[in-house]
Formats: sequence, C-alpha cells, structure tokens
Amino acid sequence: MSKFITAKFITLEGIEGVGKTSNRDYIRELLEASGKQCIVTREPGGTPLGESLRALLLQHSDEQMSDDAELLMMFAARAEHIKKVIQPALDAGQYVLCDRFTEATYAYQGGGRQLDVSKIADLESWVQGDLRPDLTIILDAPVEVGRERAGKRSAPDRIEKEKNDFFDRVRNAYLDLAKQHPDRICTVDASLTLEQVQAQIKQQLQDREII
Ligand code: T5A
Repeated sequence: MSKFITAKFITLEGIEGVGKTSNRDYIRELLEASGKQCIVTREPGGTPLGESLRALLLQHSDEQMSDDAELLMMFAARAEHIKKVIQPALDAGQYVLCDRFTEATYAYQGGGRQLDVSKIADLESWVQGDLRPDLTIILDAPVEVGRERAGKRSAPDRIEKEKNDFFDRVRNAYLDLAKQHPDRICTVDASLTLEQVQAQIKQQLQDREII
C-alpha cells in the first residue's frame, strides 16, 4: 500500500465568474490550517506549455478555432500538467487544489460545444488513466449572476464571449455531472454572499473529514 494514501486531489468548477478564484485561497488556508501541505494550480495552464496553450485558447483571433482543436488543446495542456505537476505532488503526499479540470471539459466542450461525450471520455482515459479528483466542488449560480460578476472584473475572453444559451448548457452539464457522481462531486450555491459560500465549502470539507 502507498504511504501517501492521504494525498487528495480537489478541483473547483463552475461557469464564469461564480467565485472559483476567490474561494481557491480560502480552501488553501483551511487545508494549511489543518496541517496539510497544498499546491494550488489551474487549468488550462499550470505549466509553461499549459500556460502558452491557455493564452492560445482564450485569446481573440480572426481565425475561428474548431471545436475538436479546442478539445485537444485542453487535453494537451492537461497531459503536461498531470505529468509535471499534479501527479508528482500527489506522489509526494501533497494536496492538489486545481481551479478547473476535466469536469470543465465535459461541461464546456461536451455541454457548451455539444461535442460527443464519448470523445471526451476516451481522452480522459488516455491522458489520465485512473486519475480522477477525490473531490470536485461545483460553484453553482445562474448564468446572469456569474456573467455580471465576471464582467465587473475584466473584458470577456474568447470563451466568455459565448451567448447565455451556451453557458446554460455548461451549467446544466455541471449539474448532470454532480448527479452522476455524487460520491466525488458536490455543488454549493454560489449565488449567495462570499461568507455564505465559504461556509458551505467548509461544511463539505468537514463532512469528508478533509479538514
Ligand atoms: N475551459 C477550461 C474549457 O472550456 N474547458 C476546459 O477543459 C477547461 C479546463 C478558463 C476558461 O477555459 C474554459 C472555461 C473558461 O472559459 P478561467 O479563468 O479558469 O478560464 O475561468 P473563469 O470562469 O473565466 O474565471 P473567472 O475568474 O472569470 O471566474 P471565477 O474564478 O469563478 O470568479 P472570481 O473568483 O474571479 O470572481 C469574479 C468576481 O466576483 C466576485 C469576485 O470578487 C470577483 O470580482 N465574487 C463575488 N461577489 C459577490 N458574491 C460572491 N459570492 C462572490 N464570489 C466572487
């Protein structure tokens, strides 16, 4: 048996502007206060190659990116991220807290772009083997709430420019994932105040005896 059985892979998900970045630091503080070593990372990104792919994925361009190219670039960045960052940290017994992971691909490329989900599942098996997050927290809020918050923060990137019906499909895909995997995916109501959202997150971590 591995001596690193306590290592935990936690991911944060949700549509644009629901508060993933705001709550990432809060979770890291909770983990560290309970004596856990933790790295914080994000997707797409997390490595030099991944961050370069992120820039290509999010920047505006006159040339329309095909949905398949978008999907493959997400998984190319992920392959690098797992090999160079996520798996080494888990193997060293650290917690990994990741802002988005493969559930985002099911939600955005599967739900939003309406790509065949079996393509995503095949890539997930290929790139990740058995690796799945131990806990995924979906911050759930109506699309209008997330977009209003995100709009106050910065100008929309290539994906954020999609219309509300795209994000409604993304949100519904996230909620379906939570129903399919209640053992490892939970939702919190992110439409509430930051303090109320953090109280729900803390409760989820306590219920799973992570903190
Ligand atoms: N993508 C990603 C895919 O399509 N497929 C994939 O496989 C992957 C991995 C990445 C993009 O790539 C796509 C999805 C995305 O479009 P990103 O930066 O990770 O982009 O994601 P964004 O959703 O764009 O990140 P944002 O920074 O916009 O949103 P956050 O992190 O959810 O929100 P945050 O914390 O920045 O908060 C936004 C604003 O709201 C306030 C904050 O202070 C901030 O001003 N806020 C609240 N205000 C009131 N009440 C609350 N409870 C609040 N919580 C936060």
